[in-house]
Amino acid sequence: MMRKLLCILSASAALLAACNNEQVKEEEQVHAHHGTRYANEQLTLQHNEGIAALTFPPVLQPVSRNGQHVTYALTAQKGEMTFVDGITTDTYGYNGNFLGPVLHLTKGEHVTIQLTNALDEPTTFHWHGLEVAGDATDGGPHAVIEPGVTETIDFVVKQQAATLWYHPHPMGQTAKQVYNGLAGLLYIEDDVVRDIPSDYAVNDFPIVLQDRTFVDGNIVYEDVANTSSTLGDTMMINGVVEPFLTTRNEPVRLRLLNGSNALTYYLSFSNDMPFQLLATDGGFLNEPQEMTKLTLGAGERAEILVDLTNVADVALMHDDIVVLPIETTGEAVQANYSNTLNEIALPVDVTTMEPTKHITMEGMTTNFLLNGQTYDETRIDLRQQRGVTEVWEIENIINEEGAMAHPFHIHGTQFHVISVNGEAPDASLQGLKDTVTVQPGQKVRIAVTFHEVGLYMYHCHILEHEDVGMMGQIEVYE
Ligand SMILES: [Cu+2]
Repeated sequence: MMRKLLCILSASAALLAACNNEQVKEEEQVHAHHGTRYANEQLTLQHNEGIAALTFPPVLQPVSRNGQHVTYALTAQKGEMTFVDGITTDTYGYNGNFLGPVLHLTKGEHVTIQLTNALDEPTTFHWHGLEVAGDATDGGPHAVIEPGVTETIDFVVKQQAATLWYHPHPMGQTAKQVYNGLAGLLYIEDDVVRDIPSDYAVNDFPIVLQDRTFVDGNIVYEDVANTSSTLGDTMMINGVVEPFLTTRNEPVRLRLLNGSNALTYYLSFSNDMPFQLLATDGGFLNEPQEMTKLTLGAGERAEILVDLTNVADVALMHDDIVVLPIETTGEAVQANYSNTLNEIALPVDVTTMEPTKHITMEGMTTNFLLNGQTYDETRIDLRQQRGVTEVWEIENIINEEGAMAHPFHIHGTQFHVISVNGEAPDASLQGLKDTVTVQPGQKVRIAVTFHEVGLYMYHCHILEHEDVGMMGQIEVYE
């Protein structure tokens, strides 16, 4: 049904070819509108044909609440799922079979989380984008929880409203554990009144984008793993294989998370309609920014407002590949939303500051390196004082192997992008970020301030690169 609909809808040559069951030529997929696309970023993803209704993760209920002190419990556990062809496959999940519930925190809350590892292997619980101490709280590779063990972390939410996420971070095992199902969303709300859609799963939809390749109906990371980038041929959203979204004719908010191991999504809509970017990794932009295309590297988030008031059916696309068919239904709901979302400003006059930290990223098929090195847990690579803003320059080097886009992530902080190749960043990089996709040959300058102390990781968020050591450590001191 959805497939037929999309075939009628789409003017995309590649999509029509697929509708006619013709092979989409690789050359067409590796087309050039993002500049050079390097060999191992070739798309293997197939169209999402819209075979099941999209579902949404449950919101995690607290174990207890005592005024501003709230306690949650999360368990990393083994599970089973039936994704394709009625075949049951082994999976991992948090408090369930696959993926995890939405953890909904509010600025100012004192949060305790009981973390239980019910897997047969060590894991950690990392809060991607959360500004917490760089000790066991952050959940980096030093914060291992052994099988059968429960640890407790404790922190106060000090940052503004944002869509963050959580996932494991054990050295060398992150890619497999995330692929098998360990990932969940972490929403932070604050008391700023913003006139935007905010009814969970009604007009404010969590959209966790992941690609998978099923091996005889099973998720078997070892069989599909590619050290360079593990890419899938099948679209999965919120743990549903090839879903479609049904919504009313109204403006809707999509909270997009790139939860894929490696794929960089180049998102747009099948009718090329504009949408409003509301928020990036660390929170809201000052004002919505209109755009028609959005790049989302592994680990990055974007909240977008899509006006479906007068749109019959449409699809979210990655290049010419259907990622999510959307069908609208019912009466049009007129809604107008305000233009003021936030008041963020650069912390100091960083535009004239010279970089004090330089990081090179390189690697396309092997030898994934930061500053020519792989991770060493006994080596502190960088130091920075808490509360002091420094400019970091991140460069993606093209070496004799070639190059590919690498999403650069820093734990425990939200940074500002100052420039890309010396130019002011485009609209998609004007909000707070914890991960920035650096394209081959690019130099990106960012203003970094830590608000807590401890030992934090910075790394490429292509999980296969992270696992082989494309990661460093920064000590933040008082
Ligand atoms: Cu990388």
